[in-house]
Amino acid sequence: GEETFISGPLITEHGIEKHLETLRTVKTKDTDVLLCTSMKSGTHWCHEILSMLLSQSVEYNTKGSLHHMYLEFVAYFMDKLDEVDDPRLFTIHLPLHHLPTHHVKNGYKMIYLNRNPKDRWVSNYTFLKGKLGIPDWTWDEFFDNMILKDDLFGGWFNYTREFEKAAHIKTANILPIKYEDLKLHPFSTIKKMADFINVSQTDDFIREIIEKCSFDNIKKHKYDSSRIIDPKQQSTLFRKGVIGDWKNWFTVAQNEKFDEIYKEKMKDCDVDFIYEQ
Ligand code: PPS
Repeated sequence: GEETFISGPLITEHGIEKHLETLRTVKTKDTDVLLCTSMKSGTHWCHEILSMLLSQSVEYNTKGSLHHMYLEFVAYFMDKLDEVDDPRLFTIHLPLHHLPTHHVKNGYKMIYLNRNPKDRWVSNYTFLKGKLGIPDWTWDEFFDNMILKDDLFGGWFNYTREFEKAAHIKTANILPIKYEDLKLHPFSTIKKMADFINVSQTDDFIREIIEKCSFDNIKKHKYDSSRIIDPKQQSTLFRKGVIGDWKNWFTVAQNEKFDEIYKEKMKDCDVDFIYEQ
């Protein structure tokens, strides 16, 4: 069917639609790792962990563009791709069907990160509020205009259904990771990622990564690129970092409404999320 990215200037300003063709033709390598994330699922956190694993050091990643390479903007750095050292790590928020064909067809590595949709919508609200052409909505207005419409980047439900289905195919080279697992079981989750991308690791190395990438440390040490968009803005990339903040935002009625939609949209999708800590 017809695909609208968002009912607003978010995409037109950044011109992602113009880049989709370029994106599809990117020739990735079999050593490349694609971090595929639904927005606000812990992208920056997971990216930092993966950078440390890949570089085999617990230094914060300072290379790359402003923060890291978002493949949706590949048209801007296409000519620089060859200069990036292997193994390369890219991030992308777009749905699976927009990913580089070469990467997907060849079964190159993808780490797919998602988060319970209630917390990620709250995180999205606090992040987008008044930015990127999104109106300065109240939570209730955001709920009606964004959550119920669910058309940001093609929608969370579509995004999740498509990735979950693909990840469950035995031959797919997709490792699904949940924000909540990273939060509640960091050791085993990071170990799983390390094994998936074939990097050597010791228990101490993983423990050091957990410490360096704790919410407090990351908030203190990482540059918050969301301030580029609005310098007056509080840090919204590293905001609260908890499971269950949605309870402070969703009214009982909104929660019931959301659960009802979720049940309908996800009836054929085999995935569970954790909603409280
Ligand atoms: S973006 O803009 O889509 O790339 O944002 P993204 O990085 O995916 O998600 C931001 C949310 O991740 C939280 N975060 C963390 N949680 C726990 N531990 C650590 N170390 C961590 N780092 C980032 C961040 O606070 C945002 O969630 P909320 O709920 O808004 O706090």
